[in-house]
Amino acid sequence: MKMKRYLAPDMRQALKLVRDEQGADAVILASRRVAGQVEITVALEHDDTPPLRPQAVGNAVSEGVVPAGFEALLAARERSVFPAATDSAALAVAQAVPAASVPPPAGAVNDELKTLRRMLETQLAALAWNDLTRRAPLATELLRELTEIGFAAEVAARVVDQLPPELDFTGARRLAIARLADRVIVTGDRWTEHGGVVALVGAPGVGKTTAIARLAARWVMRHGSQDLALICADAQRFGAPEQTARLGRLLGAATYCCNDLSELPALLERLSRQRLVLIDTAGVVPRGIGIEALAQGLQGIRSRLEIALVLAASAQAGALAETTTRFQLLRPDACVLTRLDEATSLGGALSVLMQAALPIAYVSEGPGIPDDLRPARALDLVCTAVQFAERNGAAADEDLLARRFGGSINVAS
Ligand SMILES: Nc1nc2c(ncn2[C@@H]2O[C@H](COP(=O)(O)OP(=O)(O)OP(=O)(O)O)[C@@H](O)[C@H]2O)c(=O)[nH]1
Ligand SMILES: [Mg+2]
Repeated sequence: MKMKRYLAPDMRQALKLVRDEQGADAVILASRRVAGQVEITVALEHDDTPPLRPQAVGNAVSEGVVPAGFEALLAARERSVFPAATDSAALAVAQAVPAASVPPPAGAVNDELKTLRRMLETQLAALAWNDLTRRAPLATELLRELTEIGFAAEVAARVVDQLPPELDFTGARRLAIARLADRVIVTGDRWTEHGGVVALVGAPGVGKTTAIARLAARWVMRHGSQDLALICADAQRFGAPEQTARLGRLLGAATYCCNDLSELPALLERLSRQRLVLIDTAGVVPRGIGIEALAQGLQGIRSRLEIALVLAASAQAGALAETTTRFQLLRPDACVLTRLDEATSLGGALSVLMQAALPIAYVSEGPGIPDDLRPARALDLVCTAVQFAERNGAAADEDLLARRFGGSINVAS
């Protein structure tokens, strides 16, 4: 087996060297510290001596031989990062794996190889993360905290990367929070201050109708009810028009109902003198075809209204990301974040909105009208996210941190 050694100041750079020269499938045999540097030993592809053949690995795994050998191989590699250990230990293990006599099915071999590669990747990420915690303890501590708050890896890494090196932990933490707040886009008290024509859209039950009632109540308290119009364009939810009519009576505002979105252009024309027009729409399942129908229905009047996507902060970040992506078809101008009172973590939701560059107009944190609705403030939201993590004792798992920030070489196919 032919080998090549790579030297770099740290694990991340060493892995990059290997990856650049040998590609993502490089087989790493050992890594160790040498005179303050990290040395990685890699098996070369063009080799006269047959190393671990895929068949041998597949068979050996099914016979329970390779796991031991593989772990020993990894252990040998891991040992060699700290005190001196020889590459020959790893090589000996590699060569000790017996060749198989009966080749297993190709699919099984591939699965076994994938598993082994994933394990290697995890180990390499752990090594790189350990290396990073020694070299940059402050940065890694901040990455840990931002992960605990729920911020996405890209958001956390970007903020921490850009911190000036001379800060102590308290200063760095404070600056990180300020930088995160800079990335949260808010609109200010846009609609209840200045008015507009706004359609609230979103998944069923997220709080669209309640948000309309709150916006309308805030408007009436400031400006009175004469310039306000409420439109119910929700023909699906049982009792929705009656609900809008009841709200109108309560606030003294004019209400309208359209059974089909095609009626909206003419209705908006009639209401062109109103300062605030709020349009309630039917809940749309993000994975369904309703979004296309809604986009088509609003197409002709898209330039005459703003669209506010209503999102529940209590939903998982993945679900919010999917909803936000699907509703991009409607090109929402802003969002209203509801159910903050039910959320246990907020970093994920804020990351999704940062990444989608979707401004937050209002947040609501309870079912009360109108008290529970307030204009979104970026720093408040980031501080709330921090408080949620503290209150819930959120803790980031070491493996997760290693996988996210270890920057391991990609040995997976
Ligand atoms: N805890 C809590 N409940 C809320 C909040 N906002 C709305 N709700 C409640 O959520 C429920 C659904 O609210 P709606 O306003 O009817 O939701 P919707 O999006 O209009 O629902 P559909 O029209 O069926 O799609 C109601 O019981 C509201 O009181 C909030 O911020 N916190
Ligand atoms: Mg509704």
